[in-house]
Amino acid sequence: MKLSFRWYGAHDPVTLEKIRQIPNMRSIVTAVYDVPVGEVWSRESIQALKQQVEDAGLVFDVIESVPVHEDIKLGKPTRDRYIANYQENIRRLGEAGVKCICYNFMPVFDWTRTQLDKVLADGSNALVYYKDQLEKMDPLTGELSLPGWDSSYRKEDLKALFEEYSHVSEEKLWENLQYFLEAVIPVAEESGVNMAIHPDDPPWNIFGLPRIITCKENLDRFLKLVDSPANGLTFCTGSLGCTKANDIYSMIDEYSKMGRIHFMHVRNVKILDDGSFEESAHFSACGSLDIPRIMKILHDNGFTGYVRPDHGRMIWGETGRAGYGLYDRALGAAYLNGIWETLDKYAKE
Ligand code: DNO
Repeated sequence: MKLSFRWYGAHDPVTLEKIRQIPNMRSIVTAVYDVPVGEVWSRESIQALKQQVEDAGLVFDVIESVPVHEDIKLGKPTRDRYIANYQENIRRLGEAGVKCICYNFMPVFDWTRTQLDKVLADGSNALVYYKDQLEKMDPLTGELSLPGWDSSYRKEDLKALFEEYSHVSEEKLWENLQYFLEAVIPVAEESGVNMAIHPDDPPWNIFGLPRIITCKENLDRFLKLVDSPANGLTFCTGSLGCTKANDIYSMIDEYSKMGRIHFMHVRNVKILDDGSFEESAHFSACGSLDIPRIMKILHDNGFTGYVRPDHGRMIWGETGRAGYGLYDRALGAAYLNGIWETLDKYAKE
């Protein structure tokens, strides 16, 4: 595995200098943040990012995310311009040495939680998704805003977007995804870049919007849309694993054997009786997932892709971007390192 860590750029309170001090840290996962969704990233911005990362002694080879413009997901006539821009971004990132691009195809909203600061029994706080809270939320009227969401929408834009999506069924979304992939995967292949779609988080429809990257059947379908190694997955254990309906262990086994997992987001979640979930510390007993089992499957299959500890809780009084503080993610990295080193040294078959 290549250990990596997400960094939100020069304004991130978690600096590259701090990230570098996490043992075995290799790659920085980042993006150009000052360009509107759908536009081309300048070569200068990409170079500047690469330079900062390399000056800190780390490797610049993973992007999360190059966001997909809503017109592409909606299949509007204007999508071709945005797809051409996307292709150009892939080329430019490939030229700069990027090997993996993480993106998602979730309509309007990226990852969704109902509370960002739920105090857990140990006094830390974490992101949670409570079904009863979600039922009371209305993005069109409430003041809802989550760190993963594009904050540039005004309420009027959101209403218009929801109206447009009311004509997009799941099947239509599949068609639009296929159209996008058929255009970008050949460019990724030429550019030496692996595309790695992030699953929908949570993996079910929310607010009446369709979501399709949710389960084994749909991931199988996704991989066949364009059957190329460059058309791969970001396997996020917390997203796919927050429902017992997904057997993430057999999925990881199958997709890593196929060489289609390029990026692993490893984190733990505690699934509650009503299907709600709380994000928990990486250590297995803190949640519902068996993290050493996940790492063992990857290890057995000779996984050489990128792995990053995903969301952390806020601990030791840290404040900052929900899910993306330093301390708990660093503990997660150390835990993953410990498991991997043990597997490397003592579990060879
Ligand atoms: C959440 C992240 C996601 C991910 C995007 C990829 O913390 O894993 O926001 O970056 O879905 O496009």
